[in-house]
Amino acid sequence: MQDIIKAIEEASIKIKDLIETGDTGKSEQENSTGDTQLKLDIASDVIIENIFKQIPSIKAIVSEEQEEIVDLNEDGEYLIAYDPLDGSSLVDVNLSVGSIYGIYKNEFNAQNIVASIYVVFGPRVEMVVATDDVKMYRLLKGKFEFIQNIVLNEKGKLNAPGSTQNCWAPYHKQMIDDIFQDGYRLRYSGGMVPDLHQILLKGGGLFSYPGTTDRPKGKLRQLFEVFPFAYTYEKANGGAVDGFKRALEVETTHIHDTTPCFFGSKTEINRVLEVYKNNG
Ligand code: P6P
Repeated sequence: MQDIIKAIEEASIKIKDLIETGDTGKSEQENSTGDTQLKLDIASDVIIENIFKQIPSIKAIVSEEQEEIVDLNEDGEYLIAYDPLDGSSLVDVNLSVGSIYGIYKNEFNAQNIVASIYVVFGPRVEMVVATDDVKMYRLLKGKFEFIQNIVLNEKGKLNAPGSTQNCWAPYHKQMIDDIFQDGYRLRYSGGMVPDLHQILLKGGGLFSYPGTTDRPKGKLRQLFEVFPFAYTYEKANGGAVDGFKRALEVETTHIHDTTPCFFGSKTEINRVLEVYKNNG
């Protein structure tokens, strides 16, 4: 695993430079989920894939920016699904973005995730590694230095209510309104990585991206967005659900599948489960 962490550190330093200097224009392509690919998306993906190709322990990779699985080493131990630059369109307005990595064994599915890593590119570059616990590192003078462990409080203060207005569940909006009535503060940038990083570092709360009327299975991708953060939140003493069950019990049928998702402290996650169960 250390070889993978080092590879992600090397890729992140290159991606940081790319963000600062790269062309944020649109490419001529769309990815598998129909998102228009920015040149930054493709360039970040190339950086990561070229570095992963040098790591013998990686058997295969799945990228948000590529349709198919890429086989690397037949005898490799790990499978990695990644989003090379999530929220890349936010670079144009100088908001934080991030890379997300789900590390699996045997199969690309929730039951086989063994670690997750994400990197936030903001005023500072920070990497969060979830294995048995959750550790945060910061890029300082060209090296990633350990900063702290991350543990969520039982109950938080922040609320990041993605796609609430378009949710298919009529009771969802009232649930979110009630949470705000309880004094939670709105924190939503439209970037999954910084939004979830903030909740982790500020003691907890709730991030929602439910199913919508046009996308009842949600927008966020299982293998390289939802499952890695679900793993991170559970290891940080929080939780992650699809509204009715643990996100890490969601079945994957295609490598680009999406799922509704909620991440947060235990109190907020239990509230989501209760509201969806009583009304669903
Ligand atoms: P919306 C970015 O495009 C992204 O995939 C996630 O980073 C973010 O949480 C979500 O979409 C934002 O979606 O519908 O609020 O713009």
